[in-house]
Amino acid sequence: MFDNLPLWPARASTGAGNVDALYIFLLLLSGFMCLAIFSMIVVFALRYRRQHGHEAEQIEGSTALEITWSVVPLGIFLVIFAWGAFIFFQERTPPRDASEIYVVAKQWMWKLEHVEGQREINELHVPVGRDVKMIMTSQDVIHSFYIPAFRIKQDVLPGRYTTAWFRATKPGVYHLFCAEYCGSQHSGMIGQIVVMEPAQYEAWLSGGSSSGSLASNGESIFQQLGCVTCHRSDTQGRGPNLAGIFGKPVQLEDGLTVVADENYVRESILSPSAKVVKGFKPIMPVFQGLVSEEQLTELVAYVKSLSAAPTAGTKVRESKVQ
Ligand code: HEC
Ligand SMILES: [Cu+2]
Repeated sequence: MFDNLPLWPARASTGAGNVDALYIFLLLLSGFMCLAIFSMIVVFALRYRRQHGHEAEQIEGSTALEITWSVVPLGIFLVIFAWGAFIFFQERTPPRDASEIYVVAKQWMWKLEHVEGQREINELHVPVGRDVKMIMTSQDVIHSFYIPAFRIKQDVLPGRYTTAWFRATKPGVYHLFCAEYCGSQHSGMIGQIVVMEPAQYEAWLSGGSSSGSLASNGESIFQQLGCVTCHRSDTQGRGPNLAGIFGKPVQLEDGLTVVADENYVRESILSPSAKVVKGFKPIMPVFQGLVSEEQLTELVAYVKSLSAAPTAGTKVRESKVQ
């Protein structure tokens, strides 16, 4: 419905139709109420206008009427609420096996990195029909990742990761905008999403210059920065063995338990003493200011890869590309 109406941007993701349906419902409902109220004003004004020999008669109280005009709108609002919540949770919950793209925003560009190692600026290539999850952070101020054709918009914040996901349904080129005013050249912070057929995408992925997968780059940083001296692949290191920790609950020294997600790994690297793993001393050096956002991304991808497959790093590619 309304596919060719120029009022709507292209609809090119699985979630777009749901958002539009709710939007159109709200529009029709508001239109209907507006019409009903205005026509009633006109009808009543004519019908009950002052006429000779007629006196207005006041009606006091009608329980049935009051219940009706309370319960009917409540019902309608609850429908809108439930419908909206359903779409919200769907948009907020990336499918587990989605392929991942790391996004670093800065004034005024988007830097996008595929797990396989391809880097792009202000341009993202994705295949049609595959769930894609973006793990995003900002190097400076708040930005917002907005793809109108997919009906997704997510703020991108400095100091932590936020996520968004989509599954593209139509090959084509779509707009990417920054939707949070972020400085004098905010309006120039635009890009494009190139949705390709899977075979075409594989060709694109294998062409171009890849500087090694994210995880394998992460592994070399892990060695360069000396992480490996404490985090060994056995239990003899001064720090915990990182194999298999990602996505699992971690027991902390203060008795709490947290799930080791991207934000946890990030924080563990930047300010290790914020959450100390049970059974260990807070001896890990602070890496805040010593690693760039890109390096952090690669370290996170490396730690993740240690949980994805028994042989670190090497399996990442096969497990992501079907
Ligand atoms: C001096 C030894 C040492 C070095 C060097 C070190 N760490 Fe640690 N790391 C630790 C210790 C000890 C812990 C556990 C205590 C804590 O949470 O602070 C830890 C915890 C962690 C955790 C949380 C682990 C878990 O099981 O939840 C991660 C992730 C981590 N380090 C990553 C790194 C990375 C990446 C580097 C290199 C940039 C690094 N570490 C360098 C000692 C070290
Ligand atoms: Cu911006």
